[in-house]
Amino acid sequence: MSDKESLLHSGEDIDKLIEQLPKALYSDKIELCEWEGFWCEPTLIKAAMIFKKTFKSDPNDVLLASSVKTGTTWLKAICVCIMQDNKDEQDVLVKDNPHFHVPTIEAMDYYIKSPANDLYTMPYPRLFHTHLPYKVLPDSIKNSDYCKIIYIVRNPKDTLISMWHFFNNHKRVENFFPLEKAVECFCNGVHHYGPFFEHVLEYWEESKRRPQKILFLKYEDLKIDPKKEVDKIALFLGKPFGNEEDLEKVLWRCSLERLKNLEVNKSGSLFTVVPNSSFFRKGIVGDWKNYMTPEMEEKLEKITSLKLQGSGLEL
Ligand code: PAP
Repeated sequence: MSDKESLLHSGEDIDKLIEQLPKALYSDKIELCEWEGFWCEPTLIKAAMIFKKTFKSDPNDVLLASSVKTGTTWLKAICVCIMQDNKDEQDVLVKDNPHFHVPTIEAMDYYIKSPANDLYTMPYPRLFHTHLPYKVLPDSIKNSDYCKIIYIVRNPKDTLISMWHFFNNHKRVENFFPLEKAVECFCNGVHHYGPFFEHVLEYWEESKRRPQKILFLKYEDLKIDPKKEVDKIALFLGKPFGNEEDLEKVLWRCSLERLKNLEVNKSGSLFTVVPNSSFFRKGIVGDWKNYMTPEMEEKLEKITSLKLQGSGLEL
């Protein structure tokens, strides 16, 4: 019996283990539990446990990684276009939301599907994504000199505001929750895949140690100089652009305005509770200024400088 099969058979044991983990509510609404120092919903933790224990990487795998609301959808769209060999082919983003093309591993029912019906059946080279912290990635990914990782981060204040809007849009969250609650949860680290700063720093440190393996990107850099950053991504993936036109095409195909207005993103939802449209909002730098009080700003500034002190990373 394979590792995965035996884990599937011992699903009840995993459930028992998860029951015993520390619990907390995100903004008094969504139950999270803490495993290996980070917070997440129990079903996602279960999938993460199985992924960590059973996943076998392939040298050509490409893993996108991010904390939530830091530019994942944009990065997924860009990488889908870059990996598409014939740039003149029909744009697959018209057919499906970027999250469909690049599944987030722990959110794809990893624990209930049969072993034959999961990542192992994806076409190679596989392009997938995770919100999981670096430390819980499967060893076969971490120990490989290949299997490239692209991480995207965003300034914490815009990340928090984006997260607050997103979860208030969730069909599971019935009553709007106040920003004060979201700030408190963010600063305590009790939010999906939190704490944010530890998540970022793990990937940051690893990217400094192994720049050939991990490309570390900032959402703000992509906004300021998209050509430079997208060119960097293509080079890192070993798919450099043959000409400027191809690069421009990718930028246009992945622009927020275009994706937001595609029929496929205006309707439908992922996992029934997340409307496709909720992944596309304003996409600007500094939106936090429209919502945060000076006290909230100060609180966020303080925690950011404390956590990033000495890391060489500025957000
Ligand atoms: P996820 O973690 O749930 O996958 P993610 O895509 O990381 O979400 O973050 C969503 C943010 O990216 C939204 O930011 P906002 O709330 O501040 O507006 C969304 O608008 C923005 N976004 C999505 N697609 C794009 C894009 N193509 N270009 C720029 N920003 C984008």
